[in-house]
Amino acid sequence: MLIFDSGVGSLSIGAAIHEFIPQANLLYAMDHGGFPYGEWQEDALVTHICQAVTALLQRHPADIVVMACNSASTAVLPALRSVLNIPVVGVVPAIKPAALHSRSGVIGLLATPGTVGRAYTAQLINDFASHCCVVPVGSRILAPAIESLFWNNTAIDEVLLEIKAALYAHPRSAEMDTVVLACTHFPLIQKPLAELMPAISWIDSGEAIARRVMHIIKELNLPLNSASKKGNQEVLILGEARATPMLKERLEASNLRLI
Ligand code: DGN
Repeated sequence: MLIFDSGVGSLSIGAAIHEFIPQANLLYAMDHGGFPYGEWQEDALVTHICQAVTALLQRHPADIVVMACNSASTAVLPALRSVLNIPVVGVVPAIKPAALHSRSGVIGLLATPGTVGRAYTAQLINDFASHCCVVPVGSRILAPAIESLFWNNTAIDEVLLEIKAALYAHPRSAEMDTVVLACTHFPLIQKPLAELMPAISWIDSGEAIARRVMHIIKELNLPLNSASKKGNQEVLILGEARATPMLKERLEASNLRLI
């Protein structure tokens, strides 16, 4: 199974899939050369991802693609499905579960500028959260800060304070009880976010994606390793960059093998 993102966001979705389906072989692709997807024009992003995924699958065949990126999935899914002949699971903002979870009806939407601005996201809000007040924060700095944290152990404290200020800048922010982590990088720092904003419930898409993948595996009768065996977890970095010692250490700590 190919788990594709612009960077370490693939790790949050892959971890959820690995926890739910430990026997599955996972290839995590980090398109470091294309990062950050949240800043790309939609058309260019669609073309880039269709080409990158198609080329990757020729070298590393897979039976399912998980587009582990909200900025990409909210733009590329129809085009990607039309060029591939295997199932494509998209990761899109978990607005529906957040709207169901919130008691106050005020929910934050923390994502990249791309995801916040997409018609797809507006449609999700319209379909599932029209009764809610949605506070959108499209951050340019948070995904790059998390990428630097994983590659170089760069501190993110000041960035987190900026995120808190942005979430609380809305007139109804005091009522906000739920925030959607609508970028796959963000669950990787849920702990410090929760320490900074303890009153908030943080909702991401990881578990729902893992269940969806399991459903497809069963429906299509796709092969899995024997139930007793753990699947391989391999990581491929696309682009010129080579993994830093810090990134290697983090991958090894999660039993991920760089190839
Ligand atoms: N992880 C990606 C997402 O879920 O939107 C975005 C990261 C990026 O490329 N900026």
